[in-house]
Amino acid sequence: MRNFLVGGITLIMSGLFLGCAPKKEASISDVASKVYVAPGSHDEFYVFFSGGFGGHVTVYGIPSGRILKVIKVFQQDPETGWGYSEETKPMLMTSLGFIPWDDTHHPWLSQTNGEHDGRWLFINANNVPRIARIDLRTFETTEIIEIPNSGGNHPSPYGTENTEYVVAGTRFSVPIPQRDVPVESFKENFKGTISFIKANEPGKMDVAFQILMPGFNYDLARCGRGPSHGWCFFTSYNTEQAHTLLEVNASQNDKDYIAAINWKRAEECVAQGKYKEIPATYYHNYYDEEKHMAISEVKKSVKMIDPKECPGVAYFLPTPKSPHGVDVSDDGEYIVGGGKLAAVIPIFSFSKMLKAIEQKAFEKEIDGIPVLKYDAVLNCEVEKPCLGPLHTEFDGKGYAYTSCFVSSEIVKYEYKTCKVVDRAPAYYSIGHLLVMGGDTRKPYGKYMIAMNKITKDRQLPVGPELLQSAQLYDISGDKIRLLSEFYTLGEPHYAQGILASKIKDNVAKIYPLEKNKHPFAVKSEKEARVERKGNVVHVYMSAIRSHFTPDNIEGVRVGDTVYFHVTNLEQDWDIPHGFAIMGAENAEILIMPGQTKTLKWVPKAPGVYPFYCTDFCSALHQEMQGYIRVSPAGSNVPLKYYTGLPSPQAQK
Ligand code: RUQ
Ligand code: CUA
Repeated sequence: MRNFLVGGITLIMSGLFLGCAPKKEASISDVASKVYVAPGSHDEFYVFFSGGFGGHVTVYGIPSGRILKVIKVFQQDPETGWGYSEETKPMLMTSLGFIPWDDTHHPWLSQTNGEHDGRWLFINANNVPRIARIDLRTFETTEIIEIPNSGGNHPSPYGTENTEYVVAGTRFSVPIPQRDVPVESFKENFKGTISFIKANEPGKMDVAFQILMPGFNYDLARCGRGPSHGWCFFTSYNTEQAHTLLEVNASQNDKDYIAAINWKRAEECVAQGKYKEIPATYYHNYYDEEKHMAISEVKKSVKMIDPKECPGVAYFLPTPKSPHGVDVSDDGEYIVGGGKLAAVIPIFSFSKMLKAIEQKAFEKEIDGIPVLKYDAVLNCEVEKPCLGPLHTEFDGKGYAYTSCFVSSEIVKYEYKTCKVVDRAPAYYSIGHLLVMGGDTRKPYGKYMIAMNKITKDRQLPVGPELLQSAQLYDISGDKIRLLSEFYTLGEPHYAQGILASKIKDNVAKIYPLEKNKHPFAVKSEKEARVERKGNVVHVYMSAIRSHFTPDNIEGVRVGDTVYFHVTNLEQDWDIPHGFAIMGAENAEILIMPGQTKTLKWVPKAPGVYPFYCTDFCSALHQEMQGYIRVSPAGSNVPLKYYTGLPSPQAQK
């Protein structure tokens, strides 16, 4: 049967190729030219993919699909020393201790007036709830805030249209405050929270307030824009409040809810004192770019709003069935729910919602939150769209595109009328999709990317685990057209694309050496030195093409802890130096021009240990090396260091 089928297909294909070979070839080169970016020329878009369980963000150029950078976020990275160097360890501190791994899901680009402003990228950590800020001048993580009273920070960071806030929510409800209770007491003791985190000032992220929610699972979020600015929307599932075998027990209700949160109202309640300041321990970590050093601060309380005491802060929109994504149209008027078990895609109208609130068209109330009548808020339903609708984005021309996991496709429809106009396959089991700028007031359109969970048979096999794929589509015409496919690192739940022109001229090329305020920096080779303080040895080291100063060190003993503080004295773009030493237990460090980084090293046995530069920095890179002599504990070999001839002052 199989052979027969394959044979049949081959026949048809060869017929096609024989019959219309020239036409086919023309269309392939036409497609290929759309993704061809000549060597040396730049892509039109940056696209930031989440790294999922890898904890990172990957940057690609589109349309070529060329990888540009892996940004380290919730992880330790032996390549650069992120999370290993003394300067970056505080970035990964939390109330649960040093947490060097997490699961990133949703990148979100900062906005001004609902459009990308190219300043920052935010990304959530799902496991130990956190949100990170990445500075798009350096493409480095510069700030991480932990979210207290939370579990599974999935509906996050999805900010507001002037980046006033980024949001967080509990995919997993938990006892609030955390305490030791039986899991069976879920319905009484477990609660959800929705958090608004101040995001507009770098270095100053803070949980502005939290809203206490019923113990459901809050899954995804989008904030309004234009007319709906001031509101954010969160899907929920498991409104059954099951705590075991959710695949059955959380699929009972025909409708769950989208929570509509009026954050301007929440601000009023905070101003009027309608909240409780409750104890909560959480970390705020930020990287001081001049000190080249991360700083942690511990926060001790949070403002909690109970909707019962702040009427009007939250409403529920009944949504079929176990919804996943919620997305707001570019004009800010329509709210699309992706009911993954639903037969339709419901599209709600924001203005109808306001009217329904005014007319109190409520079905019931849950924990002080009115449930609006479905018919009163519905714009229309997309009928028989596909199987397993998840996520939706917009092209700025009145069309929405929804990804459908089960039927592996994307469906395109008019969101005002719910009329389906096109569909395209995705190989296979698509999760998120993105349209360039598709969550802003002014989508760029042009390209769409599908992020597919399963890629069996699409590429050369490489063992049981296959990378997930991204598929690039042209959406500039009436018909969706598949252009190319490339592979991604980790699990790219979601990605966001921005016009390169909004970022590229502002990107930093070096860190100015004169601004370096690292306490262990050296500004010239003359300042390089080694200092002993009891059992601690500080090496103030410089690196410049192609030597370290000092490059010979003696007088270190077993029992010492050595800190190599390496300053890269270069002030030229793309000239990092690396530093690696034999016996280092975790990482090397890569030091950018003008930067200082510190690697801790604890020698265990007497001997002479080489160190070297790991980054091919010049024709004499292989010569960029040195030695450190380690003597037995208690030895009296004097401290001595030099580069070139041992200097007399170093001898003393
Ligand atoms: S998820 S495939 Cu955003 Cu983590 Cu929807
Ligand atoms: Cu410095 Cu190689």
